[in-house]
Amino acid sequence: MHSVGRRQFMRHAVSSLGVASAFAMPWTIAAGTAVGSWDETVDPETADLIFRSKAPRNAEPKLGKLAESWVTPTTQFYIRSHGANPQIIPDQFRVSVAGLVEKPLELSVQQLIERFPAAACTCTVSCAGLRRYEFSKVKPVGGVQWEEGPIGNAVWSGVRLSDVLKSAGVKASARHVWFDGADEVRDGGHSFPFGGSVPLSKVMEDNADMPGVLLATHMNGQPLKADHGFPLRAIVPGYIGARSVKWLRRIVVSEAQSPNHFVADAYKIVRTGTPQEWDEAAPIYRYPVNAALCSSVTQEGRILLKGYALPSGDKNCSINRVEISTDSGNFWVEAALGDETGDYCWRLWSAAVTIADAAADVCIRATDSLGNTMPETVTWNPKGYLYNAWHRVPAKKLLN
Ligand SMILES: Nc1nc2c(c(=O)[nH]1)N[C@H]1C(S)=C(S)[C@@H](COP(=O)(O)O)O[C@H]1N2
Ligand SMILES: [Mo]
Repeated sequence: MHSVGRRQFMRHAVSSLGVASAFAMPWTIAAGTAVGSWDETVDPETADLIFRSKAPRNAEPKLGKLAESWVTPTTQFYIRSHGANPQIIPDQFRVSVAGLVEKPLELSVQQLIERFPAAACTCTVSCAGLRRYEFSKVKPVGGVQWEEGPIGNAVWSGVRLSDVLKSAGVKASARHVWFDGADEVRDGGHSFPFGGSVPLSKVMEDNADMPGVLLATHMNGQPLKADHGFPLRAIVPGYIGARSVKWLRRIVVSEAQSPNHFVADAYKIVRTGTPQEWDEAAPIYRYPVNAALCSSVTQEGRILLKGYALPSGDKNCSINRVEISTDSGNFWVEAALGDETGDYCWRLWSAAVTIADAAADVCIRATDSLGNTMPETVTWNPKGYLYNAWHRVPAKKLLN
């Protein structure tokens, strides 16, 4: 993790206090949530995942399992947490809505469900560190060495954040909405909640079957699992997973982006990492087009390849084309695309190919309906975010 320098910590501390006093809303308001201690007991249902670390819990599915179904079973869905799971007392859990609103709210999950229309969406959540280990082959980067697995497509249900904000009455000067989790992340000797931020315009960009932002209570038809943010999380379709804050207990409407470390400092693309570069860089919101080869089986002399392709996280954008090259990127053939598709969702693909014994690399690249295509290479960045170069797999791995 990018360490919180003193300068950055002060900024965080000062801003948090500023908010608390300005709105008379201390962020300890949700009395039913306490900071969790490290608990390395893994939910047995997630035992099939590859654990990159247990405290905090960071796990991705085995690649061969990932593209088996368009909706990722919860047991195969990656887990990415920066701190321990908070200890939640469901009866006491409240989410607060404060800041630039006419009427601050404090609601239990039950009240959210009763007061606002039910809403649901299917969308893909993808970590900014997806495929980070590829950067480390060039020059080591810190952080979880994610392979192609920290991504999954799920059915999320709950209520629209826009409905909640409308009932709180958003003031005219509002531009951004902050999220804080009930967890405590320890870094550089300090503890603070994991936080996110989204522009208000994104929150309000609802259509009938796609909320701008969903306040999700359920994942794949079941109450959220502890690892995925029980009892409430934000789901921000099209944005890097870090904006979909789990264990969501505080929502603040503001003129500015959240001062939380994970918005103000981390989750930015910089080249060398000077303090000025960090300050100048914008937070990452949308994820870029991406794809991976997940499995291969030999079938009647040919090799059947399967994988996923993710369109860039833009509005009205879908996967148009997935191409395979069995000669390291000279000649490309098109893969067949799965029938299931949707806004902000990945698309599965398959292709039956022959691979010459002397072949070097098999390459995969995807192109979306806005014309974004995966580049052959990407520039290294010190935090290892947003790797989306062609997925290159040594042919030898697929031949036997
Ligand atoms: N409160 C909280 N929310 C969080 C995080 C966290 O550490 N704490 N991690 C974020 C990151 S980086 C990702 S990629 C997604 C992962 O969601 P999942 O664990 O349900 O797959 O949650 C996001 N929300
Ligand atoms: Mo992430």
